[in-house]
Amino acid sequence: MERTLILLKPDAVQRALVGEIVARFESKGLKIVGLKMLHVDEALARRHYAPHVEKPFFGSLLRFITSSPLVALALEGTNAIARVRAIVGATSPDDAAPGTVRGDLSADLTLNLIHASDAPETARAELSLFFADGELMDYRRCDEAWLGLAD
Ligand code: FUP
Repeated sequence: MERTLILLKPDAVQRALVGEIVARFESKGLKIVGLKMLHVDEALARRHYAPHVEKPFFGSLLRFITSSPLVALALEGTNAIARVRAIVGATSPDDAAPGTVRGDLSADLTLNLIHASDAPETARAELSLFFADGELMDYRRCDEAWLGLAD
């Protein structure tokens, strides 16, 4: 079991694509263990995108991610990090395959709808930036008789 952080970026919210994108993850069997909407401030954006601080596009990335509210999502499942990234598709709209979220819905390198963690260490670090301890759900603590309804 893995957990991973997904951000449905400001363009996904503005274009009313949150439901469609979340549905793709749920249909694949990934479980939502955290979900919140927030307007990211510059401090959080800088921490989240710290690995890109030297890149020429860092400034525009920061402006975009702080421009309006986004949806942060924590998903859990077997091999969740790779499965989510397969659903998301390649970074560039020219490389993102049809059938992926970016391949189907995005035509811009910066306004590319989604962030998804790329490795277990980054997933842990990114989840802790967006969700406090105790905010993520633990289905092992649920009443199994009713939990079956969610399968
Ligand atoms: P990804 O893991 O697919 O989200 O992409 P990267 O970690 O490589 O890049 C982080 C973000 O930087 C991407 F969402 C898009 C943005 N980006 C640009 O805006 N311009 C570039 O030239 C490359 C990436």
